Amino acid sequence: MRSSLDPYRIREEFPILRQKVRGGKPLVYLDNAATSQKPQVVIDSLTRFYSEDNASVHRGVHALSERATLAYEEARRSVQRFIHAAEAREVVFVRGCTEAINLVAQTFGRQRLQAGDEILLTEMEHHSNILPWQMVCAEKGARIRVVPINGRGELDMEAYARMLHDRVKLVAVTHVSNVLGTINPVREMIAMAHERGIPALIDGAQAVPHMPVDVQELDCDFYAFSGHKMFGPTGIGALYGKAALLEAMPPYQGGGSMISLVTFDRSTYAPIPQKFEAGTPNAADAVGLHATIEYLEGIGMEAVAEYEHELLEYATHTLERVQGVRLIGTAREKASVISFEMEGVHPHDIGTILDQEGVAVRVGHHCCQPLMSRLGVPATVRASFAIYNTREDVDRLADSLARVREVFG
Ligand code: C6P
Repeated sequence: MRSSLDPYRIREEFPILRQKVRGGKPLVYLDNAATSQKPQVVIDSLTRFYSEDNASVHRGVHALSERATLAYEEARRSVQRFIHAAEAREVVFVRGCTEAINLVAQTFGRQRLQAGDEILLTEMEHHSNILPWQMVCAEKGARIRVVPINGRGELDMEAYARMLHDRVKLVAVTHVSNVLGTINPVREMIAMAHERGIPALIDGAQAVPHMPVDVQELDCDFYAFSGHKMFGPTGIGALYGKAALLEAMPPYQGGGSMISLVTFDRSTYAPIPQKFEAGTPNAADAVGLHATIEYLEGIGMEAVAEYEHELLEYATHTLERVQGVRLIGTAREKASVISFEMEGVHPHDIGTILDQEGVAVRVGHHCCQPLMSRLGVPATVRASFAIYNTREDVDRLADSLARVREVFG
């Protein structure tokens, strides 16, 4: 049975997708894991905010500031609803997933880590979920340990169980791999960590745009994601943290908005989440994120996941039949990301020829250099799908790969 979601109707709502590129080729946008395109309602919400409500939030007494503040806090409540957080104050607005993880590393990490402690990551982590931990570990004399993956790109759960011991102070794992597409069993991993009293942070950058996420059901301690990968504006994202943890953490940055009382000798801080939102907040993009969330709620995240799963299956079967293509990442549970290489052709050459055909993919290490080393490849070609992609897009990709074969023999 085909999913109820109509990608052709959805495409109409994304003006950027109507264009032709490279000498009149209709654009096939398959770089959604890097960033997704924006529906008109989201673009309109930004225009409306700047045309009607723009003001500094939490500060002014005037009408515009009041409206902007209401809109900003309403946006926070929409994020709370979308990820099923228990309270709105558990949602901290940040620039994106990277900043969210850095925030936890620089606050929670610095506060809790001591020499000899360990942080558990996995072989498939994005640099954003490696570097922040490396930095704090270097400062504290702690170390990173890495859960291995198997040949399909799935985590070795037996190794994970063995590695969870008393020195581990945090598990930080991606919900969905941006290279392999693997959906990790994070609920089970969190439960296993909690059995030993170890908190868990989930990097949700590639999950939130593609499936329903319920942070209470997952019981994660922290969950990080970006707006721009879920059809929202760039420069806004959210960190979810359990209230008790956020309350116990020191502030991340100092400045306006995050204080209660300031003297030159010492200061006291605002309650969460303001404690972590120093400076003038990015209210416009928060409002844009709210519009995005309403847009996705209108479609339904179950329908999104179902449709993308069908498209992934179609794309997998189609690409498997293209001569010389080897898929990288064949986990049993996958989101709509397909990495591959082509015998005898460098990924960058593939990307260039696909671009000439109007097909936008990403080539490179995808900010996962340790994973590339593990896979023994310098780079992959990656096609990543969203709700506006169709089977025709997949066919255009396959036809363009056939063209690559013609060029390289
Ligand atoms: N991955 C990709 O093309 P930011 O840049 O903060 O919005 O997201 C960082 C990030 C964190 N975790 C995962 C799993 C990610 O995939 C990303 C961003 C992009 O795959 C850019 S490298």
